[in-house]
Amino acid sequence: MAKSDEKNPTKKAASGGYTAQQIQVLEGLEPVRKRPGMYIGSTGPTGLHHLIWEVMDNSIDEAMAGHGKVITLRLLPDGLVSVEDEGRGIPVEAHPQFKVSALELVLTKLHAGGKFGGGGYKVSGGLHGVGVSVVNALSTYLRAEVKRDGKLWAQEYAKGVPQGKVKAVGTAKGTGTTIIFRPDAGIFETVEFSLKTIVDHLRQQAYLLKGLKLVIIDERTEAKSGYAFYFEGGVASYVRHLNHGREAKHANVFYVHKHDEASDVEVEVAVQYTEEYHESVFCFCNNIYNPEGGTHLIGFRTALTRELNGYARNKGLIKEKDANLTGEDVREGLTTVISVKIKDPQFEGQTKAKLGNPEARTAVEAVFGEAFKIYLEEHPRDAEAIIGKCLLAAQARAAARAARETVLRKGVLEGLTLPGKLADCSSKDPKRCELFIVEGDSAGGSAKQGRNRETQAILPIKGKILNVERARLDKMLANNEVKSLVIALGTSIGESFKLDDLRYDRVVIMTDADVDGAHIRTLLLTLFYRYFPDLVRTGHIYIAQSPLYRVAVGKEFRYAFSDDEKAKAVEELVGASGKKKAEKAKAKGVEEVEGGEAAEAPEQAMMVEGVKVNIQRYKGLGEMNPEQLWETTMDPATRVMKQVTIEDAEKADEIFDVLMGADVAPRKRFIQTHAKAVKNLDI
Ligand code: 0RA
Repeated sequence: MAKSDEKNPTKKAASGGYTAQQIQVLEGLEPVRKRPGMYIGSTGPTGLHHLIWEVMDNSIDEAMAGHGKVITLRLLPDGLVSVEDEGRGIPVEAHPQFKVSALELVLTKLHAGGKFGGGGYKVSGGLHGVGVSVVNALSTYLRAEVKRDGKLWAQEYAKGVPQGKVKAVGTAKGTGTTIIFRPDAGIFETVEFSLKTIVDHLRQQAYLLKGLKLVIIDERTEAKSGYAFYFEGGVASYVRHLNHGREAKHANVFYVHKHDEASDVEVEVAVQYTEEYHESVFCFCNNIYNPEGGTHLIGFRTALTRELNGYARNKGLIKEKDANLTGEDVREGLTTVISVKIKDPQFEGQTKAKLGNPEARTAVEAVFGEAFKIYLEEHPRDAEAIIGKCLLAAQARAAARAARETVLRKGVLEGLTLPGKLADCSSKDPKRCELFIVEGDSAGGSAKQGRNRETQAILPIKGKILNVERARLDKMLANNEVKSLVIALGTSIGESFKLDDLRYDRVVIMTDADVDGAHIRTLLLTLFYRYFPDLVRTGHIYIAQSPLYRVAVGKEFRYAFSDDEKAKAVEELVGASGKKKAEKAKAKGVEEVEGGEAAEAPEQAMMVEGVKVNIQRYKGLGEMNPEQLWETTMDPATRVMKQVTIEDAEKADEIFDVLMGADVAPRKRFIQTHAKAVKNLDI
């Protein structure tokens, strides 16, 4: 679309005058207002923030080309945002071909910006890279100010339409551009900017823009607040930040920054090993995050494995007869940031999740490999610590394999001995079978009595199973709760996982509706996510939803899954009962009566409009009797279960990291704020 738009004005310019030109240019922005989602992805909060990234990208491009060191973003009252840079200033003189100010072209023509940049490549990364004209089209007001040639130039727009020509409005020292705009509330679902979103994004950008200072000033309220991000170390600072709170294996963060001549790719890589077990890797191309990696990551991994094996063999740390360290061995506990700058980036998938350029692989492999080899030679103590860690990982992996084989062999030898705690179902047709993983013995007892024995199996597990994020396969398999689960599932684990051997079509996590239950549920989800991702992906994992209350009036009762539902149930039952005895005394108001009939769960009786309502609150599954558990939670005809999906793998990973990572504070905060919502946790 952009390409053909670019051709048309040229023809018109030759035949028509300024006016024809202007009409052409204005038509150029019309599709943006008609279908904003096509240009900025969405009209929700994400799209709204893209407007800021888009404007900043132009300033960042200027700065990366060597013009300006500071970019200042201001959130102003009345929904205005301003982005100020110290670049050369958008040219204001008439463009020779279009006979209209270059500034106006940049602001009214899709993709006009790049035409004037000349040389260099756009390195910054708005997700859509559509240009500031899109921002103009989607703003009720936009003002561009340019400092150039000792003058301050300005022009204003409304919904992309110029409200006058570019005029000199004063004098100015230096050069630079300021774009002030107000997003159109008629287009966006919300026009409220989130300071947190902005601060997080700009901090990450600043790591990738070595030496550039990004300033944020929130002037929306009397009490202004400000942030400034400047990282001299580039992605090495990023790695240090990521490893904050983790124990580093070596003090020096490895860092290389080089332009690879052969492939014309700029490569920046930083790595540091920690005591952790899992790998943290962040890949960027042209400052765009690639959550699924791509060619740059492949090049990095190839070189890392090769250089570490080369060094270890050379120094006799691995003997001739020993096997090489594997990719998995050398990645354990490794924190990596890879950033490449490429002229013509090719991404796979709409969200630019994965880089596809083959030259990125060769460039990263060459630049990182060469520098890492030298680093290992020059830092023998770091090198030894790293290799030691890799060798331990290799041993652990061998031990895990042996443990797994033992577990499996035992199972086979003893005729697939199912764990004693498992109350299996009688049907052997996996399609019809369900496994309920139930927390605690008392709930397990109720579930065993209440179930359909033919199709429903119950596996009670005790308390908190392992924190799987930090544990490893061999340790996990030594854990009885996990071992029971693995054997019950029948699929095995790790490399020998076989989906076809799954013994139950539905695996249901059934835990209490309290904070502890939420924690155990998350631990189980983490286990499935990390070690049985295919079970999640193929939709075999479910979360049971058990009611919080039983509301009864006389013999009528309702189960309620939330406080709202409880209120509704009370209203309904009292209403129904009220009709029956309409002539009875009209006692008004609500009167609480402590006690009530003896029940497993605390029961409260109260009078509502003269009707006695019994409300039983279930704190745990164990408080429900077998019949109640069956009819509310387990009966396929009436129950509500939540199917666990990996819709957004990245998001899921984030939640798991928050809940399971080394850092305790964010986990505590998450659990506190989501203790209720976690019931519907959608990984
Ligand atoms: C076109 C040409 C030149 C600079 C720019 C655009 C430019 C655009 C933006 C947008 C925000 N800040 C910006 N700064 C510069 C080069 C001008 C020259 O050669 O002097």
